[in-house]
Amino acid sequence: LRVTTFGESHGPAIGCVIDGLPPGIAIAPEDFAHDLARRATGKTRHTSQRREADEVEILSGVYEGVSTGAPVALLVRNTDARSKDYANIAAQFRPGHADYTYWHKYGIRDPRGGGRSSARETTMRVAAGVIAKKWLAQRGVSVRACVSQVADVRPRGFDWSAVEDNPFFWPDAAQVPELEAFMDALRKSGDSAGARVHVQALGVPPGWGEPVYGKLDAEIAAAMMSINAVKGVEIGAGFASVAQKGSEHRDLMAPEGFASNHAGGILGGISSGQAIEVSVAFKPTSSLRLPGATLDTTGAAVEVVTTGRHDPCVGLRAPPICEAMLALVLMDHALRHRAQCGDVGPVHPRVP
Ligand code: EPS
Repeated sequence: LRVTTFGESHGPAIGCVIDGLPPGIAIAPEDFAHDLARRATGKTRHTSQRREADEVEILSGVYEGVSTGAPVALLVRNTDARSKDYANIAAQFRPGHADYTYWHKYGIRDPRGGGRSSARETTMRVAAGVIAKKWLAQRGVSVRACVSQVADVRPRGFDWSAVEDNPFFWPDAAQVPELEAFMDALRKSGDSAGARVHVQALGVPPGWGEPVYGKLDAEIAAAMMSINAVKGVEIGAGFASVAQKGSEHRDLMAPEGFASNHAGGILGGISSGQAIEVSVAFKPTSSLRLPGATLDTTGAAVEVVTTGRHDPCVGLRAPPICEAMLALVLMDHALRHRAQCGDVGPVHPRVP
């Protein structure tokens, strides 16, 4: 399975091409609406106020409602770009933003907006992930995510059933007013905040992944790190495992199952059959109303202020993106496992 995206935040459209999908998967334009709306801007006051239709057009690879095995190309037209917002920073770099490194790499500045480095690009990852989620669900595998930290605010309680009922994907309903107040104050201050997203896959059988090259955890980490604004990825206990003893970290086994899941569902690059647990760190957005020292494209020192429509905490929109990336990596590994071992079932045929 291979997914590539194209298009700029302020170009006419964004899109993706999904290569390697098996034939016969039912795919309809309306399949995408739910997850794209979960990710979209402009749904609450806590995100960018850009309002996009995010309607998916299927350009290829689907005939009479099912995938044909040919590349599936999906297109979403941009309907609410406002490039004049970028006029005053067209020749300036935002500290902490990719516009600086893009300039050094390509020497070309697209002054219309964030371009390829905008979170707009993640729309198409979510669209591609919808197909992977659907395919996985038919094999008993589900993927879900929540926001598990905003700045230094952590959930006091944890209930997956609360996550989809508030604008923060937050697992503690009682804490939502506190987060609302935090985000309102943050937005008014002109600053931004980071967030942690927890993403989990349930029902993955043991055996998906590869032992050395293409380890399942390595490919999940690469997929998450490829999302804009991601600065860290943990699998299972992650960096906390540094301070654990072996006797604490190991997940004891009994015929009824594992006693804990510090491994995050992956041992030696291969799924163990436990839930796959991934934690992803999103940096605070770099487009700030607060002035900051920077350079312009001639190298001169200037002060930058970014106005326009930006997310004060882009991580708040990231759970559907992380779900999509995890689903795509899992589907890819399921297909690779089937190619090598002939089965995507719960265990290898030779394991009793
Ligand atoms: C973004 C700035 C805003 C956001 C955008 C991410 O867009 P614009 O490029 O028009 O200024 O609305 O996110 C989306 C449009 C989206 O669909 O996610 C940024 O600075 O990264």
